Amino acid sequence: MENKNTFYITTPIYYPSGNWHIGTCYTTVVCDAIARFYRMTGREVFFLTGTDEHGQKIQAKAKEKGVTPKEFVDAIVSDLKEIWKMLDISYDRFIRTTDPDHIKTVQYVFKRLYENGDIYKSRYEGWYCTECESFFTEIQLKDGKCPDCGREVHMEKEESYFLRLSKYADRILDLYKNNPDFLQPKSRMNEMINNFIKPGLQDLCVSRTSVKWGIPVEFDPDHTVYVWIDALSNYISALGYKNGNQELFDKFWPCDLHMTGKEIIRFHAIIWPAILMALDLPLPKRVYGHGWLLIGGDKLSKSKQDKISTELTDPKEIVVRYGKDALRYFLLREIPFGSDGAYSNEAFLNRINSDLSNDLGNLVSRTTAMIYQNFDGVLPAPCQKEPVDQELICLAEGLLEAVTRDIEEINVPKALSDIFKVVGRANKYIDETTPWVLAKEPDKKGRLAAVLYNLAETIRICATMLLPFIPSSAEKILAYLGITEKVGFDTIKGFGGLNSGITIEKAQPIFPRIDVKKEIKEIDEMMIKRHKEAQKTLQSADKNAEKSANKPVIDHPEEITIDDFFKTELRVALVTACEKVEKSDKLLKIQLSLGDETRQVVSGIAKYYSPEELVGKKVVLVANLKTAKLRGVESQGMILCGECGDTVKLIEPDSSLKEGSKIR
Ligand code: ME8
Repeated sequence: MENKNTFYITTPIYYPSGNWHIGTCYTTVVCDAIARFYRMTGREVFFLTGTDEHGQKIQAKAKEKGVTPKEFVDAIVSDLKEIWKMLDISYDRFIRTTDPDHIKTVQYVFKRLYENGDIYKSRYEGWYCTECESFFTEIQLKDGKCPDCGREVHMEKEESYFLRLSKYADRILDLYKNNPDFLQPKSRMNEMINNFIKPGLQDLCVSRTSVKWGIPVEFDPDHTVYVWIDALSNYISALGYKNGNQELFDKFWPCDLHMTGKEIIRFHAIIWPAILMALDLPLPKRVYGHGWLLIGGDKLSKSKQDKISTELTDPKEIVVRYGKDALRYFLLREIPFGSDGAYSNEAFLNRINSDLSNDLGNLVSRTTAMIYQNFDGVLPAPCQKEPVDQELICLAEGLLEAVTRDIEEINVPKALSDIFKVVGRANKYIDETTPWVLAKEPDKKGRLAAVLYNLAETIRICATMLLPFIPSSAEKILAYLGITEKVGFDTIKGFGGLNSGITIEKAQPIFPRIDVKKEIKEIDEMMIKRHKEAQKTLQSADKNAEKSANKPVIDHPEEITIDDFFKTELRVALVTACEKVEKSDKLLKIQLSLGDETRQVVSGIAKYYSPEELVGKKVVLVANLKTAKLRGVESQGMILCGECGDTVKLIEPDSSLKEGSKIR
């Protein structure tokens, strides 16, 4: 099965949340660099990415917007594809779980597992996290909340099909034992063993009857295939497995590298191997769980986007302001591989300035300018060698081997740091050889020629090595050296490949230097202005909502007595159901339980909480407020929130307080 001439690499398929930020670009940019790298080694590469489009959340969001789920996701998916285009992502296929060939594979997989007894029908009762679309057992919960995202969970019961995961626990442990490289970084393997396998693998719910937006189970169409069998199968459906033409599958499977974020490693390192074992298919060679890009300490999960921050997080905006390779370079270089890394405007701008503008940009402009001035733009032959040349030549000659090792270890930042070591050495070589001094002495022309040749050849090797990482800038650099055709790593297998006598063009600044202080000030002002405008729009909408409820808008509360305060009846209430108020962006219709009584409240918090997030939460209710109508919907009270910068947060009572408890 092992075939050294091919390389199959995948990203996870993205939920079409629509909130695309630089964190979501991370996995794909890393995979793109690795895919490009292996293509340049001469291997035939298949690089897969795509979108994970089914499930309850999409169904609910589409309903809110009054469109079909497919219409809803189409727009978001085309936006994601545009981002990938702007970032030069060279995928070979963009799979959508709504693609007919994918659907065919998933139906086959489900049926085959059912027929083999790996899937059985039963009833499910479990804690469900709407955000993660996952069920959990009591012991898996963390402080009563979702162990993956920390949100509230609620009890759900329904007839479901189950995957017999428990049956595969020993084989998965053997897989880890016999293939220590299967799951990386190594720490993730211990996490899987200690947190999931040792406590006992639970069978997994793999169908739903309550969610219609999904792939129907062929032999029981009341059920739809529930997210993970659908999503994970994309890795084989994209290659044509059991859906028509299996040529790609035969060529590329098993996968060389599944790259995923650390939060979904469990699905790739336990559930996916179990499904493949059940299908009797070879297992992927490697699964890598990378860390997160943190912005202000956050993963930038979808619901936290409205937090006040002046950091730029929109990939399109960053690409337009600073160029695609600036963002690619930052993502690839700054985040220690396997760990979390932080984004800030300052870290980003400093990194671009120091590495790309100063080190690389200066090396290219100084070298090409000196060839232009001293040799009329014609690359001279390296006639007079000196010992000082050797260190640079050795480093440049060893670069391909060093970077190949780094990429094989999936250490992308190290690969870039190795390339920039040579760039740095070349800049030092300029200081050591002082070509501007040599240029003033006619008898040193031969030595000057050698220095400039060595520099140009080093630049060629570095730029070739940079092609997978910052393709468009590396191509520009090579073009200054007269190289315009597509090149592979075979062109840099020794020092001296650049032909003397060729015309060298004087380079324009590839990464103009940024005045970081001035730039940060400008971004801060721009972002604050944006937040203020957004706030204004919100406030005027809230005021309108309040007016329509005939409530006076109180700007400056007057003093009240304790008796006045006790006129307010505050009680603990449990959110049992919630939905958006039709035709309103701000209002949520919330059903509350007070133990022996229920209430319906309309609240203007739709911008801060999704309906799914609220279900299961305990809140504080002003229980004796006069009934009002907001957008024609009756509201029997008000729930209390606290202001938090630009956003609001619910006041959540201690979980031991029972529904209906009085607050005083
Ligand atoms: O999990 N930093 O999709 P997804 C780094 N559909 N990576 C980040 C990130 C951040 N701040 N935010 C998101 C899913 N990602 C499933 C996958 S695969 C069979 C199904 C990464 O859209 C995240 O870690 O939530 C993951 O690798 C990818 O974006 C897609 O996440």
